[in-house]
Amino acid sequence: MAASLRHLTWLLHHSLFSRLTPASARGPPPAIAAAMGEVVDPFGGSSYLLGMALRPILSVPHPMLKQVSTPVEAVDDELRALMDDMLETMYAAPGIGLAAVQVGVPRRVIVMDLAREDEPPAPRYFVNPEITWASEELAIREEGCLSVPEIYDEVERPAQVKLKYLNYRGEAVEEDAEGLLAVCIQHELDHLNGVLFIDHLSRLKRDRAIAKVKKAAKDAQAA
Ligand code: K1U
Ligand code: ZN
Repeated sequence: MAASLRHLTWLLHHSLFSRLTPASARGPPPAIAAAMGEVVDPFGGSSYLLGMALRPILSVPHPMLKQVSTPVEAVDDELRALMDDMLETMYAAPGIGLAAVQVGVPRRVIVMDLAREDEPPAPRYFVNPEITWASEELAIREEGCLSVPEIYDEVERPAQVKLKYLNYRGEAVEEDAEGLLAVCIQHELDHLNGVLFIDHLSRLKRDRAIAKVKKAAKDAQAA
């Protein structure tokens, strides 16, 4: 049985090398890292123990990232295989969330893991997620996006939300979210509706971000 990259890394860190290894050099900005301490995982998944494949992540300005994703009809083995691949892709990136459309599959599916580096993996799966209530209170948090690499900026969103979704087993779940979970689920739901976090920024910042990602992609191709 193959373990995921993140699971193996976690085991390694917490056996021989935990005292020698510095905090991840590719970790999130401090604001996101601090927020990752607030999360409790109510649904311990198991897919990270199964065979999975990495999928390429689309970057801006790919047109599919503007597409509205379609609802999933059934949580079956084919969908679970997609979610397994998405989770592995997210861990490898590395990131804390991923929407199916970011790997070129415009279906309403999200994976997430908000566990800290010193905690065991806590994979989570959201199929057909919907926000059923959002607080009037707003919160500003720094966000990043695997489809807009190396760009981080502050976004204002409702501080608390209630959501409903189907989990990995296809069971209906209702949940309250605040802190990083609220931020991440709203960011990922935006993806399902063809919206990127940079769409919440000024036009100038958005255009600069896209230009920077395009240049980095061009430079990487030339190298
Ligand atoms: O949807 C995505 O593109 C993933 C994105 C999720 C997200 C991050 C921050 C706020 C809202 C949503 C990311 O995972 S960006 C990368 C990141 O945050 C991270 C990178 C390394 C370690 C831990 C986190
Ligand atoms: Zn994103």
